[in-house]
Amino acid sequence: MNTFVTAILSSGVDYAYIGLSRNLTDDGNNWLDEGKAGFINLKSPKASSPRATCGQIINNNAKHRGKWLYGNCGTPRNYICEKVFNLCPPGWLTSATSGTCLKPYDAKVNYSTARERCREQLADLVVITSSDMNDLVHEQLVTGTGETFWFGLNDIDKEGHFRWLEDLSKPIYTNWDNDQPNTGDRGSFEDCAMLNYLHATDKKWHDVSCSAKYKYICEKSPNCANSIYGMTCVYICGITNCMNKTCDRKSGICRDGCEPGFRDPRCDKEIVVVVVVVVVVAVVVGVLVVVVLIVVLVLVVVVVVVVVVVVVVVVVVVVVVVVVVVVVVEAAVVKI
Ligand SMILES: [Ca+2]
Ligand SMILES: [Ca+2]
Repeated sequence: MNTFVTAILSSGVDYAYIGLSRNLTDDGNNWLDEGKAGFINLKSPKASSPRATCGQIINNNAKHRGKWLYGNCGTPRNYICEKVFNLCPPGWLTSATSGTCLKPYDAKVNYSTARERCREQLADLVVITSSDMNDLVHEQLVTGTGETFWFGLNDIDKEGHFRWLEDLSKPIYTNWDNDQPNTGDRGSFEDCAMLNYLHATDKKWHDVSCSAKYKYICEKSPNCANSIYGMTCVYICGITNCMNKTCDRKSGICRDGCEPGFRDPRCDKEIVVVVVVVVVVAVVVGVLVVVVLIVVLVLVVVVVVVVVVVVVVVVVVVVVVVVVVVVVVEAAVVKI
């Protein structure tokens, strides 16, 4: 996003106001309507003066282009506006948390039917990967309905391994109720997750048999153009070097892989890093192999030398013994 904002500024702009403000009480960085800023890109962590509370992005400075600073709010500057488009179809809730469109359905069906019905809408069951998303789904779609809803979490493929639909990685965020999900025989029977179960505590999740029938919530991506993604359709796949400039409209993950020289999943990392790591590992392994070979060779030489010495000593001893015996026998014969 920061790269995008910098890219759209014309070269004549030195600084432009952005929606960032400094909290004088704790020196915190805040977005206008969203509170504490997660991503920070300040040129310097400290503001130059106590009155400098309005965030600006630097443009016409090669070294600091794209960095932010705080200035006096009375200083005339260029500015960048952001407009939130409602790109979700009619009847779908735009989720500011996930950048997706959500819709609850009233029909009570089993889990697999709920997924099929969502897919007919080019959607799938809603995936809840943060407490903010869980709050939004409950507060805007679930709480107060008195109904239970399917969502996109299950352990159908492998008992005890709950996963988000097609995502095979272990969920980072979960919000199971006490003693949920069930294990043992009951766990084997209960493989699908649901929201707002009758006996659930606040916003907690339960697992249950997938053949039970509940309402369901579908989730789909907004209607961005092919090379664009995100709720407001301002993220461009091309910036992240996606092949054919196509990416998942929700996650930004490149659908056709990366352009040469870049890595998955968003193709924003150059592959040269991997090459360097591979080369370093290969060199280290090569050196270790050479050292081992030298040690083995030295051991073989030592063993051969020891064997030769032993053989020589044995031969010498045998010869000496034979000579002594011959001399003694000859002396005895002479005496007789
Ligand atoms: Ca289970
Ligand atoms: Ca359960």
